[in-house]
Amino acid sequence: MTKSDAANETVLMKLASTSYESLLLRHSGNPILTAKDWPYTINSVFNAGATLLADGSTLLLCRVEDRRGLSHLCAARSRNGVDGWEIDREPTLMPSPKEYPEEIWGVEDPRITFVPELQQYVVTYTSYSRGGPGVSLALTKDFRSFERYGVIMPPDDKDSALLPRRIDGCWALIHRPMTTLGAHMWISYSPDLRYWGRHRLMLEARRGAWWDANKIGLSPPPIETSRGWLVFYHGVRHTPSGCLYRLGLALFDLENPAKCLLRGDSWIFGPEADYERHGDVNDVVFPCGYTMDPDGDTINLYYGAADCSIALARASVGSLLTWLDTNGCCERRRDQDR
Ligand code: BMA
Repeated sequence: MTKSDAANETVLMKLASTSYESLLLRHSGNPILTAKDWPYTINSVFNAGATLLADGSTLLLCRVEDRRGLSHLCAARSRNGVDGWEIDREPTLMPSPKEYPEEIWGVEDPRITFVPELQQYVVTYTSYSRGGPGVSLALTKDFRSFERYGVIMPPDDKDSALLPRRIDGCWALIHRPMTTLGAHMWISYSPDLRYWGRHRLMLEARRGAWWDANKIGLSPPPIETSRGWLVFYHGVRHTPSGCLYRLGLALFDLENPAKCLLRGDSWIFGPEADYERHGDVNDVVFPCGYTMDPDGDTINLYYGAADCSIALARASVGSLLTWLDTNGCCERRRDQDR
């Protein structure tokens, strides 16, 4: 047996003995929010940003698609993050194409970062312009009024979130521009949240038959741990019957988040339940937000299911890191894959 055959065999053994069931546990009440819960007529609700408010309650900023097919954002609040949702009676953040022409076809997929230095929440979202999707940013203290900065990354770009603190004096934004090289995750820096530069490739989609070949994107904002920024990302597999959206895991250096420390080979969560497999877009799990429990370890991951509803899965950060230690690989060892 050659050295590389032996390495392959080790990888196969590892894959065969890995249990994925326990990493992310679906809530038994899933889906936790659907169009039926809405106080006004909509087509669907999915892909929500999430955060904890000062009083400990959970806020979801949901992507709501109306019956024209255009999306706006609407806030839902709950004491326990599971049920008893109080949903704004009207849209919370509507597209304003007069002032922000890039929002002509709606606003989508928000990610929320609470920034202690600003004592505000920074929401980054997709603005759907005539030129394609771009990244827009708005600040808010209460999810009732917003200070809009407009488009900060021109099309074609999406799947963005801000890190909660400056890195080397600059704000850091993860996003997913489409380039001729493919759809990869990039990180860019700014002194003031308006002007962005120092763009760096952060994580590449793989190629060929991989589950995350050709197109990946950040899912919720990164989770800061003592070991690094823990990142859920989605990988898109194109198949003859449509796209399959699944979730993978990677870890990045705390002070240089462009540097990937570990990346898992296999996906850790994919469409299995009926509400994930069937909807307006089949076979999609798409988290845009999480909240952390007071134990500092349990995360509540809120994800859009099949572009139709919002579902919840729970995970332990410690277990995710342990899984990465066992199943992750340092990116530098991957050069043969590229
Ligand atoms: C992506 C985004 C998501 C959507 C997913 C599946 O490109 O637009 O909003 O959930 O496709 O349709």
